[in-house]
Amino acid sequence: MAELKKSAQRVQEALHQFGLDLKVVEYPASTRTAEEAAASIGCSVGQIVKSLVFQGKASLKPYLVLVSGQNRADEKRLRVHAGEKFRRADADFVRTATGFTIGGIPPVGHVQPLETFIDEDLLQYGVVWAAAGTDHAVFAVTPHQLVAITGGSVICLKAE
Ligand code: 5CA
Repeated sequence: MAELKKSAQRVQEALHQFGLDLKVVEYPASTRTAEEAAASIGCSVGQIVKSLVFQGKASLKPYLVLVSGQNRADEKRLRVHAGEKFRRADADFVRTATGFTIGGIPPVGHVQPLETFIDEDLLQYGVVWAAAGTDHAVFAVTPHQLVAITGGSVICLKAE
């Protein structure tokens, strides 16, 4: 197989460290958005893990929110779980906080540990797909492995 792009390779190395057989796959077609990723992979949009970065309004700290591709993260719900208000991080903050660029933000392998929340809707699937560093790279993972490798808290993110 061809060599992975540098950012995708960093994610693959991070995945290896968990001792699980998780493999980064690069697609010729774009996986930049949940819809594009689902079309390239041939899975449902709900099986795509969106990795969204928020910033605490008081602490200014980054939070990673892993959301099923068909859902939106409800900021009021997040606030209850994190104990502070949030804003959506801008592209520069996302890059500094994670070491990756929007469209390829992975759930692991960041430049610093990130407090992580996981959409409970992801747990209904046998396998889900997350971005792996670039807008053409993803990896398949079971929802339980995703919880284990991110150390994230599973929460209900849906707006009422
Ligand atoms: N590779 C795909 C599927 S795995 C992916 O990364 N999808 S994503 O949803 O996790 O990443 C794109 C998300 O980044 C968008 O849903 C959007 O919420 C966010 N985003 C896009 N542009 C910006 C921006 N300028 N500032 C902050 N967030 C942005």
